Amino acid sequence: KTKNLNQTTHIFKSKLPDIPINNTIPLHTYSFQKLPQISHRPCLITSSGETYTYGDTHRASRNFAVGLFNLGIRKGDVIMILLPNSPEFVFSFWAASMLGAVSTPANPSYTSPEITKQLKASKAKIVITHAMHVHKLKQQEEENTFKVITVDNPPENCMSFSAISSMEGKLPEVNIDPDDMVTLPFSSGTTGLPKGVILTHRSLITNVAQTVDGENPNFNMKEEDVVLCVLPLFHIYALHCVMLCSMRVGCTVLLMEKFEMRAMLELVEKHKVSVVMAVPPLVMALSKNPIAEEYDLSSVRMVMSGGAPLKTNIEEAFCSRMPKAILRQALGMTESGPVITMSFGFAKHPMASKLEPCGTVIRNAEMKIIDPLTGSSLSYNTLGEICIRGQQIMKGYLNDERATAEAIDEEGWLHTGDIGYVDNDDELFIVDRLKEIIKFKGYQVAPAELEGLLMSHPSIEDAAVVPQKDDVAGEVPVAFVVRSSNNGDFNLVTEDAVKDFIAKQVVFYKRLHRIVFIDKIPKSAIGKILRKELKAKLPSYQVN
Ligand code: 4UV
Repeated sequence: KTKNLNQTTHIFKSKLPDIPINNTIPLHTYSFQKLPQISHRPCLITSSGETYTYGDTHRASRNFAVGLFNLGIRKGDVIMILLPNSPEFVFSFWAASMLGAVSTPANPSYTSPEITKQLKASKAKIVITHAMHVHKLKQQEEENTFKVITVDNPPENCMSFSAISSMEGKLPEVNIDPDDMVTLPFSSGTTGLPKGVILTHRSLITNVAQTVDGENPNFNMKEEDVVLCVLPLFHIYALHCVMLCSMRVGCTVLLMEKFEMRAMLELVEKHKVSVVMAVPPLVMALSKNPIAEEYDLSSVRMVMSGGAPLKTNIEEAFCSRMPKAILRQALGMTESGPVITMSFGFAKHPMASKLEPCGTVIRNAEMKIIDPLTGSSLSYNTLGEICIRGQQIMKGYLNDERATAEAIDEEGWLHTGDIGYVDNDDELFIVDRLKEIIKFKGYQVAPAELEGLLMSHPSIEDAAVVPQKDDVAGEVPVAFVVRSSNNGDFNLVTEDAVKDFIAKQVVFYKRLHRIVFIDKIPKSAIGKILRKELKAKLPSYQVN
């Protein structure tokens, strides 16, 4: 076969034709393009039933933008959205975009040190949150102070979201360049600590268009769809695939603050949810949890699994529960804007597709599989590192040229750190991960972050954190620890003490599930932790 080959590089392209993408306008202009036609249609519904039409959503976003402008937010400034899924999350995101400013989304369950790191790195000037999280916000040095806005009753020294949204004024004219940053999620990428990922107006418009635009959209969302938003909007998967794609299409987003099985099923039934964006544990719950039998889920027509590998032996169980729905996968990564591949099973004119692979490379993009040692590109059915190129990928990491150069090569290819192959049907299978990242139910856990914390313990000399397979979460972080030999309380450093030490400092999904004490961490000649050797010491488990 000589499909899609050029002379030296095997490039994989979508079977869907490229489409023209108007990605030189601001993201909010693109996303609200249909506003005049759909302003009366429901855009957001909360779990308690409050509804905001497209007109309401646009107005609330504008009003908040005016308030932020009055508070001194200007083009290029960063605001932190420290909120669960809520209308205010959506308004804040759009307000920043309308000002040419930038939103950096963060998990409201983060501990104070975790929030502080993102605040410092992003230099956010405003934090939007709930009163109960305000105690975790520590002011920075003089030049880096921030103001706090709460969506509920503001505590001392904080302002209220509704008061800021009712300020008088006009939205300023701003000149937005397509390559200006619009959002700054944090991701550890293939190595090291979490870094700010610069996503621009151009990159996000491109990726939304690649997903839902064109005659035959890869993901066939329709205006009448009700899309479940139970995954957190502070992570790129829901931000892109739920919020941005739904709003481009003009469908309704059902916002759930947190996951609770019964509440979720009730809402699906009540609002006749038709599209569900899920991570593997949620797909598992929908397929296997007996309480799902008690509800009418027949309105659901598409379920996407992404964020982590899916065990495909649940297909039968899923199909018996929801015979009319199609379950397929997509592969995304914060740095790639995020969608890399998506199943053709979701297309308007669907093509034959399988559940196990993550789909086919999206349109208007190029994908290659390379030999990680030589860098040469590989053809069909050969394992290698997945690389993606196109206008959707990140501009780079914030203030980190070195990490950017390591992630995106001179020819513009983003190296994902995922290992896989493309089969004869052009579908991509993910087989392994070259990178360090651990995925707990789709959430990122960066080993380097936990290793840094472990090493700050006076009785720990060296440490390495690796993933251990887990039936429920997919993977959990476990640590190999070398106790310090010159410390008097040698015997006091127990497994529980180390676990507690970490648990106090991190959000729940980064907690260590096991500590293995060893004499020495295996390292390469240049001092890199030999993670494969450590993983080999852990109990193995089959993904499928
Ligand atoms: O950076 P990140 O946390 O980003 C994500 C984004 C996921 C998606 C999925 C579908 C979408 O439509 C969308 O908009 C966003 O998870 O983590 C990136 C890494 O997670 C693993 C893989 O190692 C990525 O490099 N991963 C993501 N999706 C899958 C996956 C998958 N379907 N199967 C296996 N691994």
